[in-house]
Amino acid sequence: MSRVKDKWGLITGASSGIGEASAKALAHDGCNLILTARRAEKLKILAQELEKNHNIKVHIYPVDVRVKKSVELLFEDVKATETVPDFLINNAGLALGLESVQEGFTDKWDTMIDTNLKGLLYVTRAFLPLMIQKGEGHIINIGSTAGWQTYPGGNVYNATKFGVRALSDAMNLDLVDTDIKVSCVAPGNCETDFSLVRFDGDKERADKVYAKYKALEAKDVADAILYILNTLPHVNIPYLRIMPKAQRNIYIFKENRPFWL
Ligand code: NDP
Ligand code: 8X3
Repeated sequence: MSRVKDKWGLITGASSGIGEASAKALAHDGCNLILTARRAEKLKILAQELEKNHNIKVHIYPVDVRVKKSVELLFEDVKATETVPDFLINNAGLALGLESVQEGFTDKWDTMIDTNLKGLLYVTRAFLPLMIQKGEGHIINIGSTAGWQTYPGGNVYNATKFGVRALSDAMNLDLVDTDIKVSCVAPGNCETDFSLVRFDGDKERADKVYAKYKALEAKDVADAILYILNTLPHVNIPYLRIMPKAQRNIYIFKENRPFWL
């Protein structure tokens, strides 16, 4: 039997991509869900589908993780239902643009830092004490291969994902005397709305990112998350890197070598 059955999982950024696929994977295995994102209508449709197809409870909350007040309200609302998450999947995140630092837009930098780092911290700070009180739990932070290697124009996005990796390490240290596990799941290129958002809705440019090879699907990452959540109580997986077979690091793709190789 899956270890997530009858537990509660809180997922940020559940309206699309990896967050949505994770919600589906957890629901399939009988996990109740607290789903958050800014697009309430998408969450509503997803919640209805999951409650209809699986015998689980799904609570949805429109939340902008950049806004401390919005996260505080989420915490108060969840607490009022007397549910404490067993799993927290810090997934909400984005990249904006590919400009060099010297030509970058500070508003985009603010949005990436506020979402990928500060949002993750706000949500974690709000829920972690209750999870510790509950006695057992698991935090999964969605990092990236961009948190292992930089690339031209990746700058601030890279910095946020290196930061997610560092925070995951730090959380593991801070939580050593508890039964809370922390894992950083770091995917390579995964075909979601990520590039569409990065390139401000330019679908042609976004599609090119995934055109010449088979990228990961969101479900592949969700499967990895489910694997981690299913490990025995004494097992912790600090990092899990998952890549498309055709992508061996951030630059090296099958049949698409950089010019110097
Ligand atoms: P998507 O664009 O499909 O999903 C991003 C999710 O984040 C959406 O549900 C979005 O919801 C949510 N989100 C963005 N900003 C906020 C915010 N301020 N408050 C709350 N929710 C927010 O992309 P992915 O599924 O690919 O991205 C998920 C995570 O995976 C991100 O952290 C990304 O960095 C990471 N990642 C992605 C990779 C890829 O190649 N796709 C590879 C490695 C890591 P809404 O807009 O409704 O608020
Ligand atoms: C997303 C992967 O390489 O576009 O984190 O930064 S990449």
